[in-house]
Amino acid sequence: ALSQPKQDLTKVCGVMPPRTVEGLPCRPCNEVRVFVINTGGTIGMVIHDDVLAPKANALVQSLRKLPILHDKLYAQNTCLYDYYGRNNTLVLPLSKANNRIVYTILEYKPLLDSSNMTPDDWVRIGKDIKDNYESYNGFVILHGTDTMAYTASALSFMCEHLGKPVILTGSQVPIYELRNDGRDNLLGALLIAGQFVIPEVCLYFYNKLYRGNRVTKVDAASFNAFSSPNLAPLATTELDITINWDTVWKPKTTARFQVSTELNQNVGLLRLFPGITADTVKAFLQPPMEGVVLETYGSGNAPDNRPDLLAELRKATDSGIIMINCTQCLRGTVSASYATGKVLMDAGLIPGGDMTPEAALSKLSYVLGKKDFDLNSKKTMISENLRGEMSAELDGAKLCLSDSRFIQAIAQSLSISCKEELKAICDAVTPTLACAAAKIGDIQALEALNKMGSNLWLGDYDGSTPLHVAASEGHLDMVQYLLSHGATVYAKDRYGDTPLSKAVRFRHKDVVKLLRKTGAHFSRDKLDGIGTELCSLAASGDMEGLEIWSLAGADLNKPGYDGKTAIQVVQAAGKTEAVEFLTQLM
Ligand code: ASN
Repeated sequence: ALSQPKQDLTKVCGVMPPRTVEGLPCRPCNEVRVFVINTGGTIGMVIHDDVLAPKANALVQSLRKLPILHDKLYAQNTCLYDYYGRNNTLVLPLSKANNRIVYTILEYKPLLDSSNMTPDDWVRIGKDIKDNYESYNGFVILHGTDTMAYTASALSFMCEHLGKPVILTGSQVPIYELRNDGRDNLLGALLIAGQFVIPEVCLYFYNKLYRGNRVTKVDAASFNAFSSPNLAPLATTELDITINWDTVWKPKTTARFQVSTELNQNVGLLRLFPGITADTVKAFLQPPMEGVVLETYGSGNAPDNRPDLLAELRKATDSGIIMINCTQCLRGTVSASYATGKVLMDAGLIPGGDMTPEAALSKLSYVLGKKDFDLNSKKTMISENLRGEMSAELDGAKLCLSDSRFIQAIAQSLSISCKEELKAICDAVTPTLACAAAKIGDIQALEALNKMGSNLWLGDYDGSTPLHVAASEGHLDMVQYLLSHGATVYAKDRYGDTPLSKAVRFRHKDVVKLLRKTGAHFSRDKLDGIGTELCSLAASGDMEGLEIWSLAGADLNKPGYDGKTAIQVVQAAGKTEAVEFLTQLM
């Protein structure tokens, strides 16, 4: 007879007991998890002595009372928990896509008005994202709006090889007020963080998702407080949530996620103004200054009739201070089209393209924090586009997939002429073509599709991406190619399978290793409940299966339903070689 399970499985897996609606069984829903860090800001502030200030615990308490942000009934019927036993776990009502977004809130002590925040707070947020990275699908950072653009920019650089969404949001009016923007902002951020693999640090405000290092606060009084002047939003939430996948930044890496917490604080912003004295500039550039963003006029211009000023700048760059030239204009880029711009290049400043001053400042802080890099490597890094913070210069017009003869021929035979229909055909056909190329390991075909501007990370009608297919087939080169061209290891197909689960199912060890190196992982629920599957592999002597699971991150010591581990199963069967093999794996 089977012995009693050691744990209450509903608790371990977050499984909801079957419920019915008007006698019909519910469609199974998919629980996704979002980690929310509440740093403070107006969203959770209350009025005290006639001024707004943060108040501990107030936000969670009021969220629990808001039906659009917490489904009490679902919470009662299930055992909401988080992996560390924190009880600040809430759940949204079912989303349109049939997902349950379960979110756990970590509240900082003290909560801060964002005007009080410093780079130490960015480091703290970065570390908390890192510590919780594998347990959640996405992250939402509640933050005051005043310095949100700085924090978003800094986190975008600190988060290296990010594969999951990190979304900053907040509000202009506290969430308890009758009319407020906090509810919509939080709801939108949670829905996106839980349901879309947008591997970027983003900022969500007033129905728009922006790249975090492209935004600036432009309005102190409007709900529409932020602008991303040089890059269109990554997503809009209107009737539908529409993701602009062409704009989303792809990590293009096989490296694992990490957070760089070494920030150099000897950096500053200096804004030119007519009549600025050389002494002011000189004073600003004194040690310990190591990096400066010079905010210049128009397309990156400064007076070319001020040798005293230019000499101070030259002296500074000669002494090893890295200076970036950014425009004071809200929109547009720095270029060397004027004599007044060229003088700054001659003085050793690095053109900052269309970077915002917030992004340029935090990029300096991040790059100058890299202790192992020499000055030249740091300067090269500053001029490179690291996280989509500046627009790449166009290297000739890209061939567009809808120009391809193949797509044209399909369009003609279907008598299609309008642009929208042509785009719809491209969107429908290209993921399937890319999956077909991935199946036969044809990298050249994928390269051709990529050059034509098609997205190699999009899924077909079943949500299966070329990476799922290549992982199923065990095409290691193809997996490598796809990962270095923007494919994400976190993509899920219609059945919830990731490329890693495919590689495990079809037992491709090298692919499993590469995907794990890139940061792929099974959910905690899956790994916590893996013991019984491991024991059944052990019982049938399937050492290869156990090895694959061990490579995929499973703990071979996890007990099965009866409390026995895989190794105890093979020991009991007297299989000495198998015992030795498993011992080596552990
Ligand atoms: N002063 C507030 C802050 O930045 C402003 C806000 O959140 N709307 O914390």
